[in-house]
Amino acid sequence: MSAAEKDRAGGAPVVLLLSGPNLGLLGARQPEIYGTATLADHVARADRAAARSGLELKHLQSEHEADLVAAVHDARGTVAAIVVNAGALSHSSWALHDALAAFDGIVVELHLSNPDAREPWRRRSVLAPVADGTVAGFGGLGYELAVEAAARLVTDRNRGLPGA
Ligand code: CA2
Repeated sequence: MSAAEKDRAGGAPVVLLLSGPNLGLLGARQPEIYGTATLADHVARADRAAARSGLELKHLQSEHEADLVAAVHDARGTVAAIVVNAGALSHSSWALHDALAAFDGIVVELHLSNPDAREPWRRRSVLAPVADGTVAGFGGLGYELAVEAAARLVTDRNRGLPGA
């Protein structure tokens, strides 16, 4: 059953939040860059935003690129949107790029910090070309904004609105 069919059948559309390497360290190290909230705090915030938007949130964090790629494969046909903070893999993972390119739903790239204001190597995201859009630089608020943007795009796409 496709994500759109599941929606029509009455189940809440699913948004999959993917968290890449080192994001489990949030809150414990480098608070001047990433804040003091833990990944669990951010996931809880995303979960509340999803519930408000009528979505069901699922979350996976992994240190391993292959796990994230496999999760994107598994999401095909069952997940309406992916919100992805791939950590440093955002700047290097063509495997994740290709997996997301083959995903049939909405993709929102997410960063706590603003990579454009940091080291030059962080200024290129290899995921941005296959994302519908990017939320960056808003700290934990970004988790809400990214889920809300994904929900709006899912709704528009299911209604067949232009630009969706
Ligand atoms: O700003 C973001 O959300 C990033 O995706 C975070 C990544 C970084 O590589 C990206 O350029 C931007 C880093 C993930 C978290 O790494 C930590 C390392 C030490 C302590 C806490 C977090």
